[in-house]
Amino acid sequence: MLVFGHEILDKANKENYGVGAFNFVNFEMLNAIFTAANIAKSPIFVQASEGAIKYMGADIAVSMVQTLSQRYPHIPVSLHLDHGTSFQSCKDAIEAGFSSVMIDASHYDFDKNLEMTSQVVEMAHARGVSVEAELGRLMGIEDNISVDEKDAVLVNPQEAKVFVEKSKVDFLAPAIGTSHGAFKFKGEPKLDFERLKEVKALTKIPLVLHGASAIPDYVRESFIESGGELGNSKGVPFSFLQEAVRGGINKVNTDTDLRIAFMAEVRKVANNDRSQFDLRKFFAPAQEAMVKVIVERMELLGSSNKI
Ligand code: PGH
Ligand code: CA
Ligand code: ZN
Repeated sequence: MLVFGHEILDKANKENYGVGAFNFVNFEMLNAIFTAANIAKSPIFVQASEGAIKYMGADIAVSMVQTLSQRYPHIPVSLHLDHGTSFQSCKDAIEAGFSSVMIDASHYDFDKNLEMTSQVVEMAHARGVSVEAELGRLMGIEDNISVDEKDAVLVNPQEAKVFVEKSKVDFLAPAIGTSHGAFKFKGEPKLDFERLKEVKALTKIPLVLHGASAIPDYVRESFIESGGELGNSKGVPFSFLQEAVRGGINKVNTDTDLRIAFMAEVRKVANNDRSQFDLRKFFAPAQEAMVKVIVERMELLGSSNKI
């Protein structure tokens, strides 16, 4: 059933587990996410970026989610705008049928971020829709980073408290050292869990981890075995994801893992059967690989068997 974002995350916050927020750009990815949620008996966020919406068409994205949520009425699902860049973008998504939106104004100064977020909150809450905002910058931190540099990049817990109180935002993404994509850490993986716990203690609302792909070894190996290249890619270790959930993370944004798992299978079929041009022969195993990754992630985050 399609529900507002807070209906999923308030429960996760109360019961201390994480819900995967999985990105999709087409029917196959979306179908794999629902299939996994059905197997794991887990609530889900399915999310589309502005680029993904442009690619699919907002109307198509919404209809696909509505149709799949009718097929699986027992699965609570929220359709979320990932990294909305403007008031208009959030409003368009809500009018198209999204039940949760992110306004990402974290690259502006605090006051401008607060102002933009507050405007979106007022508009969205009038329609029951939940809002996520971000504080700090998403980038990797290293062992030798100075305290000053860290403070310049990562979330400031006192600011987070004021931001949440004033904006009335529903969920907050605090920057604690993750980044998007397949190359998250130069050296050893490192996240600022102490800062995360401070933010949670001061705000108490559901928190969101962006850049949460783990790039499990078997996914990485499968991509490389297919002929893909991943350089010295590094994801967030499973143990870190669990510690993040213990520290108050309730929404875990995951895109890169799905793309890598999916495309490894597509390339394998392309390599192994060079005369193949039936799309289903590529996309069926690609979906299966995605389902495996997602079911495993739901178990790790604690959202399986929560419906
Ligand atoms: C993400 C996804 N989407 O908003 O934060 O991050 O690149 O780690 O999957 P990944
Ligand atoms: Ca941002
Ligand atoms: Zn993100």
